[in-house]
Amino acid sequence: MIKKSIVVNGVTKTLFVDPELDLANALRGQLHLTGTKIGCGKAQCGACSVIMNGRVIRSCVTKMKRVPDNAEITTIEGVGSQNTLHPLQLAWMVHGAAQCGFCTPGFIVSAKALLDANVNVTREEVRDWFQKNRNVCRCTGYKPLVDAVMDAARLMRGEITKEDLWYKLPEDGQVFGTKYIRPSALAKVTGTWDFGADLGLSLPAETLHLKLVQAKVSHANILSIDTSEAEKMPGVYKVITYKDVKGKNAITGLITFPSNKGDGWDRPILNDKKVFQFGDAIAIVAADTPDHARDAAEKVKVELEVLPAYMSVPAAMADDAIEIHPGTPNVYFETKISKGEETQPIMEKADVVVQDDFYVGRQPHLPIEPDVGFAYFDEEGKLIIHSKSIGIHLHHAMIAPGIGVDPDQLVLVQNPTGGTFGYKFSPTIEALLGVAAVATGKPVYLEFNYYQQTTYTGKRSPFFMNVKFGATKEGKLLAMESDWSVDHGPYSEFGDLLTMRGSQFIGAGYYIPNIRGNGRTVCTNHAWGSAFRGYGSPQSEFASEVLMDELAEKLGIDPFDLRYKNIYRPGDTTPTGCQPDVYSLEAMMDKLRPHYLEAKKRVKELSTDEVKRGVGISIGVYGAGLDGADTSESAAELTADGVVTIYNSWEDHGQGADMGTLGTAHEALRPLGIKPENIKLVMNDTSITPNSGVAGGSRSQVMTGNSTRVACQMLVKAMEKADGTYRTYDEMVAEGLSLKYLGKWTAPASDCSVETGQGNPFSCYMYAIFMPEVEVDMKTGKAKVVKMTCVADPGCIVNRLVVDGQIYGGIAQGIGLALTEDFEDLNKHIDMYSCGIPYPKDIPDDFNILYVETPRPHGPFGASGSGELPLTSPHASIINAIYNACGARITKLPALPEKILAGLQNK
Ligand code: MCN
Ligand code: FES
Ligand code: FES
Repeated sequence: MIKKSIVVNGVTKTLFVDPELDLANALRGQLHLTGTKIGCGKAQCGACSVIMNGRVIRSCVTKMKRVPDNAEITTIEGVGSQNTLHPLQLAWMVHGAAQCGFCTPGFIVSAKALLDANVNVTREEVRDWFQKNRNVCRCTGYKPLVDAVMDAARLMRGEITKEDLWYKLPEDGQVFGTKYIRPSALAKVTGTWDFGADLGLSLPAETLHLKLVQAKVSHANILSIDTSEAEKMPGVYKVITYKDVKGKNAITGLITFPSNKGDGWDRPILNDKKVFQFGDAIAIVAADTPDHARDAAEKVKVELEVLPAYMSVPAAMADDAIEIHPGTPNVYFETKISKGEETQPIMEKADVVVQDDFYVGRQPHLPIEPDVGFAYFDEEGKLIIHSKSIGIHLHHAMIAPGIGVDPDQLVLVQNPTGGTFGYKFSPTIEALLGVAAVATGKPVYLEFNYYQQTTYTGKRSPFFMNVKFGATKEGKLLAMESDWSVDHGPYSEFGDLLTMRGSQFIGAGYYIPNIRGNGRTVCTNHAWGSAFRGYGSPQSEFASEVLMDELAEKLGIDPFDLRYKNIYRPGDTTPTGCQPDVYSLEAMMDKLRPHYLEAKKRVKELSTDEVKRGVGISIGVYGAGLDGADTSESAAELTADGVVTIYNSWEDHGQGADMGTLGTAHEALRPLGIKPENIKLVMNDTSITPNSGVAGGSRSQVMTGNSTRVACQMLVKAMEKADGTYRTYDEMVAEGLSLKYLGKWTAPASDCSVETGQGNPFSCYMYAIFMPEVEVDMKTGKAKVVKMTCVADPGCIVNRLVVDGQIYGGIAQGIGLALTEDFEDLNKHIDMYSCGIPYPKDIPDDFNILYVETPRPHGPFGASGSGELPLTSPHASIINAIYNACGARITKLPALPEKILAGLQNK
């Protein structure tokens, strides 16, 4: 223990600390300055940035023994608070620069040190600064952050006033379609938006800290688990194994299709008989401190019989592969697509045929906030679980039987969440928390470190694909054949649904009259497949969008013109044989054409022998909704005169569920003349908010937007008097009229057939065209995206800041998917950096987003979705641009420099 005096935000504080403790944990745990966040914990992300004696440091790796006595430290709390916002905080709000907000304090603190030293910065200097200080954001694509710093600097130089900068409601008071600032922005920029680990510090002293005993091999039989030594370790309250689980000890994957050969109960909460993947949880140690729990976890002895590990589709499908789940074949679900006529005779007669193999791999989600949650029993004896769940009602159904609690006695609450990008479509630690709370009867807290986040949470499921196009010599597509195998890891949850995406999105965007194809879901021992933004479309569309370029080359047609010939036009049908919601691709391509022609000229001019430039194109299409008759519920209540409270379970990853709800509700309530500040939001707690379904499949703006609209319109109708004016709260009460209305909306859509892939699965689609300009260093093979133009049609835009932010951030993830991101090698891909997360200078500052807002017949006030649109196919456009630059054709991602060099050699 050492005594250390430091001056934090101008106040002298004396701490008595372990010299090995890091400053981040000292600030958070001992001084309750929770605005400083811990993400990677190893100097890779900058979430923990503070200013110490004038320099930005990463406090997660700064030991207290190295902090100088009387060091002057500035944390986000010292930058500015609610009533004294720093220009950076103001500008961050105005630019929508805090999406999930987890990186926000670190970035603002870092930017403050920059502007304190030089208020006349250039954009490139800001980018260099963030790069140098390793500030990473997974949500925003960095551009809005640089915009915010530039405006803050302008404000600090006196060139603009706060009033100039601040958002103003238009005169008609309309919020819908504007850049209204999201309700959570103020808390996010001041570091007062409490994430799970911050809330964890408010739990009572009796709370038990949990650590997991995890498998270090990928496939094994468990012979015995010996907890006796661990139980004797200091501070240990209980070591929990499968024997302590009251329920079925499994998470149900809720099989979607009856032809699935599994039963959906393949994922244990605590593994009993077998290890199915690296990181599987075999026991939980509950102790008085995290350190005690960690030390004891190391003493649990697990005897294993190691089995051959099947780490990819070909390995798991080999003739001699044993069944990973005994009794269920490794290929446990198969589906077909059959549209129009048999394709083989058409291919034989087609003027041109192209065919290729494609692979999109196990992209890691890499949110900056690692997984975290806690559980306790409330005064009525109900089990309450708080986590990053983006599907609180779905997860409730998936985990209640496994834990062994009556569904009525279980409540799920979503904590403010630092990004998920889909990994939280699957329950992760919820059931572990539930089991531990039941086994101990105490409040319990579990947080992952970044190693666990990387190695144990689900990943994008790799697709192995072969696709063939047959076309006329004029470039009209006649037929497509497709074959795809989905590596879903060992757990089946939603694997069948994902496999259907191959039928729905290989070839999407183009009218292809005749299609035949086969897809299958394969159980392997690599990371389990969880949803990842785009969910099957980035895999499917990678194949068809790169093959379109191969076809263009064979035909000698420009890739733009080939696409223009084949996009959906009125009357055309999608691969699933239905008409899409709107036909906007032609207008979008018309909008892009002049930019494309300029880009073609520019890349030619700027290309040198050393660094070649190229331009690429891809079309991105995705459905906004879950397949078929997807449903959502929301409620609206008049809670005081002039105040309406909205209740829904629109979980927030960081995308802006608060803003979506407010923007939609305000539009529906406008007849009342209500101000946006008089709409209160109550969200994401199964005990008080209706079942709005998951915040996945970019469904929420359409589904929960519609149910919110319906609830609000019911309330408005009830308040309306015969003369067209509206009743006050008191008048409603006096007349005995109901104050609260439950709105429900079901999508007019139908499931696709497993046998033919035909159906009308989505009521709304979203469309994009991506056009990057890429440079390739011919010596190193390194590719870099230097400019990105995107035409997007998300329907009528509810909030422009939010949708811009979705597009920047999603494209940044597409750049990562194309060039650097992977989770394959369990020894190598263990943190953000090694998994290839893009840093600020990996993402271009030159972004041009062009909108075509085609009103959607079924969208609330014409809106479709936006969340996954920017990650449908940007990576395909980058790969096409690399080919255009240098002639290296990459078909298996990521396009690492060595692959591009090999591609150049093979030319
Ligand atoms: N929106 C809008 N106007 C439209 C369409 C959408 O203003 N015409 C807004 C919505 O109000 C919402 C956002 O755009 O705030 C996304 O809406 P939607 O497409 O309906 O998607 P969801 O709200 O269901 O969000 C989920 C989606 C998915 S599936 C993933 S994965 C994802 C994503 O959004 N993960 C994200 N965006 C993310 N953004 C951040 N910052 N972090 C994540 O983890
Ligand atoms: Fe400290 Fe990532 S750099 S938490
Ligand atoms: Fe930067 Fe979410 S806003 S990580």
